[in-house]
Amino acid sequence: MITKYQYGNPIETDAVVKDIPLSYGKLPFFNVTNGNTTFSYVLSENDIVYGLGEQVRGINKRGWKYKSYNFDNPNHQEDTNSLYGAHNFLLISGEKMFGVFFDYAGLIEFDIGYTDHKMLIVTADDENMKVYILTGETELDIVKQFREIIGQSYIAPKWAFGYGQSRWGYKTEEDIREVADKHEKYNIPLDSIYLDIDYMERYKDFTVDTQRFKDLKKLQEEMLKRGIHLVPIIDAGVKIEKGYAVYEEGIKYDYFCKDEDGENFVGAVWPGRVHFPDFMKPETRRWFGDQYAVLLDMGIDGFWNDMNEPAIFYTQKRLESVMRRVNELSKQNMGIDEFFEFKGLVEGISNNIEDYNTFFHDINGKKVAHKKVHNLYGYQMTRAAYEAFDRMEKNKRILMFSRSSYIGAHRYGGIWHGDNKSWWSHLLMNMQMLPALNMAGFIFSGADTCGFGSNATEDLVMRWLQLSIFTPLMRNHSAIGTREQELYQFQNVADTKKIIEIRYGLIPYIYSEYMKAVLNNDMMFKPLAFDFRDDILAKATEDQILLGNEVMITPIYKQNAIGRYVYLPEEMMMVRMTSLDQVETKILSKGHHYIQAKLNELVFFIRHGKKIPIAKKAKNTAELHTQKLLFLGWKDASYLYYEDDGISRKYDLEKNTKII
Ligand code: MIG
Repeated sequence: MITKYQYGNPIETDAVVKDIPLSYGKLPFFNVTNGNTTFSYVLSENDIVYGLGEQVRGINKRGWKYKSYNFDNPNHQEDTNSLYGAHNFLLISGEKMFGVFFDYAGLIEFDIGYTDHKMLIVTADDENMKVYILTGETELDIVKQFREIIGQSYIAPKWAFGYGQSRWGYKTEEDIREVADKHEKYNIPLDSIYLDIDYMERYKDFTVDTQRFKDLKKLQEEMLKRGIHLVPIIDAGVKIEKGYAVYEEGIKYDYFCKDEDGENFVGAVWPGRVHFPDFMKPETRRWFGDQYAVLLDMGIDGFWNDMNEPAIFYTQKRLESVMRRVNELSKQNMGIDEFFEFKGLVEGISNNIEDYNTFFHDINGKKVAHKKVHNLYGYQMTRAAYEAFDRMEKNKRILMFSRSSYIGAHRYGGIWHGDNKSWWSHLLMNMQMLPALNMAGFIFSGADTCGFGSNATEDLVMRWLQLSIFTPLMRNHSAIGTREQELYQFQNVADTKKIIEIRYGLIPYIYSEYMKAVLNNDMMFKPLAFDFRDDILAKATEDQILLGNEVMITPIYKQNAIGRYVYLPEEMMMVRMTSLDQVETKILSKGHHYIQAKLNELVFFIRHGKKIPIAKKAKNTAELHTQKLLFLGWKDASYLYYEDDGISRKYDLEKNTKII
């Protein structure tokens, strides 16, 4: 059951698409205080709090304070409290069980047993919001109800489930060709190569630097012949430059955000000084979305939207005032206090939260401070793109995923987890985030596999791939200046490439589970406790998750480990693979086991009485043989298999599903 409550006069977020009548009674479970901005709930000793989508820390969110205020934050650490998305959906399970969604586009904090272990305290910046309370039989039942009211998740093309190679640092057409060549040379399957900001002419959206990419259309054609899709990046800010068509049109038709004085707001990002499109305006969305045609017309069929929190390196105004003050300070004898003032000023220039108070949107003719709708910005940018694809490519799926998001954005694209690092702890965090993202509707997702920042080591690469082979998006992406981490940069390509081959073998299953999760408002990844509800050890398991109803994933996330402890909530079949055709299985009893696994050994589990389909080796998704599937699992088991052409937008669950 779902009930809806409203406080003040909220701005429409379009997160919920089902009509739910307003309840006028008292909000259940919570005590509402401070002018309807603070919501507190008394937690019982063993209550677990799930949710919050893209956030740091574990599956059980209890014991920390989180913030929804989308943030370009390359430090995803234990003491971080906000990342790029705002997914204000929580599920409390224990003494009582309910879900709650705070549909609120501004800054909102979730103190989940941080100040007081017994208290869940949610505090918003103002009272204008909608709150939804969901009750149901099971955790999954509540999630499904929630997913139903927020609308069907975005569906990616099947080729996007292939392996993708990316690096911020591919600068030329030759760089791209080299990536394709090397994958071919080492026989590493590949479906996509990503273009980061360097393909653009001085970082201007919807332009191509023809010095470095002589003919992008031709390159795309050449790549497609080799089974590879090029996926260019699009950033949120539009470069201020006379004569640049996107800028000129934006000015002419008044599509940009305004500052306090009603002038077009000036921030700076990669292109230098930019204006930010006012994505809250439908006209702006339509116009910006139409721009993707430049690339679609070249045959490009995938994009990633970046910097759309929006990230701001500096604002014109802050930069000027910091410069002024630094100038003053430089004329004095610098004492230690002045030194720290100077240091603080300079460090505070980028992504300064106060800058979000200095620009404005036009929402139905009303001037609205950005901070009130901050968390919607990336969402509305992605919506702009998706709605344009809908107009331009009626029956073709276009790959789209975004860095920043809000619940609602899941209908228009997937997300990636942003700038993680090549750290073992981030491998674990990658896995822990997956169920929470599914709860919020984000099914097409994945982290930068092997880590974005920092230097990857070969063992980390191996172990991380052993997790990523299960996530819908499987993209190896790294930052400029870090150690190159294409698989062929390491000694043991023979082994890493086998992991990628296993991924392709698993695609029929992964894709089927993905599609069923989307079409049934189900979760592709679940905490163990969602299916083993009375098992207290399952409830406490933070480093294993379920995939569909068949698989349990148990990645190794520690360096030099020779294996790991695994908890089996029931008798299961252990699968050990070193390649697609070197497979060993063994039935293990319920309980704890120490499982040894060499670096090149992938270990996962098939649940009691289940099986999964496996395809033969393939070079790319186009060459996958889904007609001749093999099976892995229990004899006499059956599997509900979904299959479609992977590209058109006809998704007939009944017609496309069969028991095999
Ligand atoms: O300021 O485009 O998260 O994936 O490689 C960094 C360069 C901007 C951030 C993205 C990352 C991308 C990078 N971008």
